[in-house]
Amino acid sequence: GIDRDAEGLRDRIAAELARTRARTVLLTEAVDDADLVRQHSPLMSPLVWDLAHVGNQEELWLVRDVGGREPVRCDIDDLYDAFKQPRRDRPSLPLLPPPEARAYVATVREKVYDLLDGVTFDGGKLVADGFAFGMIVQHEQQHDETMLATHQLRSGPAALHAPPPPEPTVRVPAEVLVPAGPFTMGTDTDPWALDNERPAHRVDLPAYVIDAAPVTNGAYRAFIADGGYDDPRWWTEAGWQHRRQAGLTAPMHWQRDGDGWSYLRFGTWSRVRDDEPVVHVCFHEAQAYATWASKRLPTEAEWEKAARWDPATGRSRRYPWGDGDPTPIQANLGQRHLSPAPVGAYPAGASPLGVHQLIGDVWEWTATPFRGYPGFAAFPYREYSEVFFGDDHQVLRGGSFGTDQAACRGTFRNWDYPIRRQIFSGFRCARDARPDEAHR
Ligand code: AVJ
Ligand code: FE
Repeated sequence: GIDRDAEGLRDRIAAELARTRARTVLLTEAVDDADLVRQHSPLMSPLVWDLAHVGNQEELWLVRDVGGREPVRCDIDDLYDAFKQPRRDRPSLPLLPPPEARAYVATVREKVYDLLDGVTFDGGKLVADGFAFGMIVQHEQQHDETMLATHQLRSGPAALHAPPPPEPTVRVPAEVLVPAGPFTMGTDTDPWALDNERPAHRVDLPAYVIDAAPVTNGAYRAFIADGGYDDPRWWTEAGWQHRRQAGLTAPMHWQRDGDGWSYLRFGTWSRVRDDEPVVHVCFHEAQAYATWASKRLPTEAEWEKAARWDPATGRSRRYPWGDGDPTPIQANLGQRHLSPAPVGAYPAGASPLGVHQLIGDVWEWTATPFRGYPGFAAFPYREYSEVFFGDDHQVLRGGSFGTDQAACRGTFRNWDYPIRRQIFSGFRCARDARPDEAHR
């Protein structure tokens, strides 16, 4: 019955809110208060800004909009409006000090639990299927990943700890052929899918070949050793200009170490491991590598067909393995581990065609700029995605080890500037199928 369904949804929402807040608390209590107010990079907010911003969005959408309640605080909306305050200016704002920020987010959350008790989920599109709550859970989870990126940029001893990801158990082939034909891209039915994932629409693709795993550190090292960073043939004009101006010579956080390389991860240096997906590369580096390798980046549609299309039924699934939510053996998500996992560590997460590690590990750059799908309608606000449509942002897919499962699925779209690499970004390559391959 309706009431039992509403009860179940309420419980699920409460559990997701609590699970998410536990991660936010961990990320903001791992360092001292002086560290929380410091700006660790001009690219990032002080962690205490993220914390109160998460609470402020929750207040705006759930307490005021869904709940119709009085504001908890109406004097701080501008401070925590991401559009009004550029990141580099945020440390000089009169932000709530850490104890006040913690008290603020706790007060907002109490009011949300209170109003959740009385919500019936039939008061219109914003609350149907608990969408507004799902949006706020995903928003906080996205900021938790942003805060993890800030942790990676801070200096000093390690503050976060997690067990290493699993070791490989299978050998993964180099490439997989995806046969020509249509598939359904995007969704109309996933209740917490965001506006930019909608509507579902058919896309017909010619046969293509996609890497069965993300490009590894070992493969990327061969590009470096072959002089890839010094050869403008592999780079686009914009990419080459950025490579020169920014002085790029290797992924972010890498340093030469004797005849090899080391990388810095959350305060600890170690030797680069060759069988892991490369991470902290920008779109331009990914594009240059792909050209060097006589390949290209997959389009967003190619990525999604590889991740969702089921050759047995022709249906698009939520994930490479099916419709069920990710389990710990299917994908390296949720900050359970603080690095990408070596290739071959997640055979249970492979697609029916044998494409591995599409979900989790590293966000994957695609060749596609961020745009609305045909029939796109902004919901519930233009500033979530529509204002970012155009040629300035490239789409990334699949989520990273820092992404929570609530903010990751086969349809989920992330985007960023092509020069960004403080995010947990890697890539895989693709190419057109040759005629002899396409007709097998
Ligand atoms: C979808 C990750 C690009 O972090 O800018 C957070 C998510 N939107 N607050 C971002 C988001 C509003 C967004 N990304
Ligand atoms: Fe935000």
